Amino acid sequence: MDQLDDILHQDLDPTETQEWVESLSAVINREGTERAHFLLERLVDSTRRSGGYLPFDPTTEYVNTIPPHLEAKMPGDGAMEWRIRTLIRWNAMATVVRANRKPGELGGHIASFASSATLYDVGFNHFWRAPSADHPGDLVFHQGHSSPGVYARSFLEGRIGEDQLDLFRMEVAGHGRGLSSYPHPWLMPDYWQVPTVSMGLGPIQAIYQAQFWKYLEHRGLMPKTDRKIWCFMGDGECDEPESLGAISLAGREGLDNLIFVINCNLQRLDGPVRGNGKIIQELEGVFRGAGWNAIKVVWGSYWDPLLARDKNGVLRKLMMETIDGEYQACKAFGGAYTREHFFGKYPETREMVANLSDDDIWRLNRGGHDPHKVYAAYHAAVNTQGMPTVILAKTVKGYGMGAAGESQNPTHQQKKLDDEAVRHFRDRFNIPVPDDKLKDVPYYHPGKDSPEVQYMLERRKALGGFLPQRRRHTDVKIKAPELAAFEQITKGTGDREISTTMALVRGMNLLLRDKAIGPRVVPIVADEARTFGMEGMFRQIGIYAPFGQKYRPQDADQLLYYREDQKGQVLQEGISEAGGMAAWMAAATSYSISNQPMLPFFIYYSMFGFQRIGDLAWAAGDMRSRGFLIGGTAGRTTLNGEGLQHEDGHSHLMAGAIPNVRAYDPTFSYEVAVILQDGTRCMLEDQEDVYYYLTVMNENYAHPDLPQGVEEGIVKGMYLFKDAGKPKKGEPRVQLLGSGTILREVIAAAELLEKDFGVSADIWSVPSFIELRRDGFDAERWNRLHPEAEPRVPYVTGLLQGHQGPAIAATDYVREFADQIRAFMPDGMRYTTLGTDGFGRSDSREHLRNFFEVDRYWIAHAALAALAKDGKVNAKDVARAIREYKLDPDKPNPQTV
Ligand SMILES: Cc1ncc(C[n+]2csc(CCOP(=O)(O)OP(=O)(O)O)c2C)c(N)n1
Ligand SMILES: [Mg+2]
Repeated sequence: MDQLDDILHQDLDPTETQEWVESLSAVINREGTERAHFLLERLVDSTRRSGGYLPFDPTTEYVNTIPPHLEAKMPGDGAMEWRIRTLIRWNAMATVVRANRKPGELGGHIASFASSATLYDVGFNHFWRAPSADHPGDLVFHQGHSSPGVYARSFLEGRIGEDQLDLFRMEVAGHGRGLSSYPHPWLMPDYWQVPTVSMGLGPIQAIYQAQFWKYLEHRGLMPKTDRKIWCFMGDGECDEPESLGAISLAGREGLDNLIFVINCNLQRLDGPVRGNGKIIQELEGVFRGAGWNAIKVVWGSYWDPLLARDKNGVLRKLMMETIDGEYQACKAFGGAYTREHFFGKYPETREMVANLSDDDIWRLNRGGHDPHKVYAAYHAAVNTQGMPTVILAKTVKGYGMGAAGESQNPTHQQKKLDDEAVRHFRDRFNIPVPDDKLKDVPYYHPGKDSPEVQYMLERRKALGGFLPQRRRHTDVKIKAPELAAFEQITKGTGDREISTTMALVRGMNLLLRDKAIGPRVVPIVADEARTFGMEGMFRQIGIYAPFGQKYRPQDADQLLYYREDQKGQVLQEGISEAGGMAAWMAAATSYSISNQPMLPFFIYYSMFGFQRIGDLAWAAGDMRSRGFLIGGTAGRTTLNGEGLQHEDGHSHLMAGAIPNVRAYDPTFSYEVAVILQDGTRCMLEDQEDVYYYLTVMNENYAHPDLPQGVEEGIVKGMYLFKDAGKPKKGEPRVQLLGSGTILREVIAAAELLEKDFGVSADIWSVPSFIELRRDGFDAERWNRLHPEAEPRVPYVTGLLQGHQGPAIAATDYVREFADQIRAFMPDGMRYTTLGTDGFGRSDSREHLRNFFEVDRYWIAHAALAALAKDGKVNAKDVARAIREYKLDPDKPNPQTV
């Protein structure tokens, strides 16, 4: 290998090299660079065929990808745009500094936007179209901690008042007028479209949004347009697996509606991103390798004359050799330092800048701060066909902050500029704020009739309107089917045994048959369609494949073959739950982003949902997603053979933590039907900003008919499944509660209690402990605040009131799940919960349910123990249950083993 390195990097025969280079130069001069490229490819090809090991080098030299003579020229008034940008910079800085001079430690960031102001400005002034009658609009993912710069622009445009800037990060005191710390559609529903600040979530969402837009077009739900998704992100953010983890999908599917802009300011929070290397080169290689068009915007126009004089390539060599830690130091220490430590390295480069003053050297700008270079890159990006584009823009973190932070390691957290730093900022950007006002760091608005504001408004008018802006409701009206349409699954199965997973898939199929809703159903799988019995959909509605199916599938002669189709409806995202979730979020927000309501179902192994991709699930709530998440093969003991990493006993607790998620753990197929119908109505017809989480199981059993009048109870979370009637005199009575497959153990326990101990039981099905808890807390809170009014009775309390005996709940989830309603038990009703605390493991359902103490015997025993405490049976009865049901009293607590 060392020897190979020598051969590749050491010039063993400079004269011969020179001859080759001269021949190539002649070709370039005569026939152009394309011809030269062709010849080089042929030479490489023939060397490889002779057995030479030629490693792939996906990077180019450390200069701009677009040479000056090929740059598209920026239209508009450059000087005017500079002035506007300085005002935006000032107001963004003032927003954060003023917030941090108030008591309360509100936080905020100056340095990130300072480095990316030009990148945003060029987009706002020249590229990003708002939705209008003529265009569906572009979508911009703003880097989260650059939000002050976006607010500052809206302030100049007159969309946000000065009072609101003063409510930055004060959303409580602001009573709806406060400005979110970061992009939060939940808190600013007319403004922000996508939450981004949890790093990595923006990039992965952007990729799947772009895929989904193509899907809408291919399926004929939207006309083909040139709309684009622009995703801004930090260079440090690229460390997140979500940031780069899905880029190959964008390359593979040729998502030319997608543009990443990576602000390479060489720093992250603590220090340099790649002090010992070069982040731009690293990213260029990674993206190009994944099939992206990579455009580097490294140097600003002031470098052009120097690069033009660099005939022997020494400056380029120096640029390539210098590492990011050194580049950072140059911007931190100034012109003299740069002359000495950068240009001074070689006589040729030292000589090149001999006539420049230190200030001139300092002004040699980076590409991301030069609107002309940025414009040229954006222009190339929007005109790229057949592949996504990444723009790697080199900038300075804290640009303009001077000694208070420019290019300095701690700058990310600098939010309290002192008076001197504010003065420096004012002078650097020539802001017309007088000295005596500086100490207040006042906002500056040049007036709505000023040329600057008029220019901005004219630009936005030409581009269709203001951005960001968010649509709250779709114009497309959709009627949800009545419950009768789900008859196939509200009817009992007789003796036939099916799982709730099968019921759910049947329900989806019924929705697919609905004329209005059918085309809007988006089944999404992460390579698990067969696990959930959905392979029938492959043939029936096809798997989305942007380029169709170019091969004959292995199972072509089967009825249910693997059919890929450009118009396919199933999104098969491969083994990527994060990808499936991001695709689901794109479909679930399509009503807002594309004015196209969709009904996505992402069905996955329940353990790999909220636990694995919980942060996306949280963002989905923030962004007001509407759709169904289906945790398949759920339950700690129901998914019996798969073991510790697969068996989910807690996803409901995580789902319940997201305020706008409605989560259900149904037992019977009619419960699935009622929830599907209700969800479709709430989300599609009533346009509520909620999403649904359903756990479905793979245990087969017979399902009864939909009982009369239980629909409302299912939706609210609980109904009486079996009424034992008025207790006979002296007959002990218990209330048994359960959900999911464990409700069936509860039903069996009731039989045991009756038969073996003469205890009768009312049986309650509880599809949603979470809905019960929310309702209970709400009533409790209201009662506390309205001490003199007639108290509200929580729904669960009302149901159980008047029923006798202790209550016992058992589920396939941790005990805390059923415990959520403890506070709402009617006075005097003892409450015992059983659950599956501890690590899952492989075994039969029977063994697992015994191990976790949630089977019929443990439930019956818990009921007797509670009755004994209430003095309704004797301790002897409890002991008999332990004996007869073979319960091991010395078995360790499953939580601990
Ligand atoms: C998932 C996640 N982890 C950590 C953070 C905290 N954080 C906010 S900004 C930041 C540094 C960002 O650096 P970079 O991406 O380079 O952006 P820059 O500010 O330099 O433009 C960090 C670590 C976060 N927001 N999200
Ligand atoms: Mg950075």
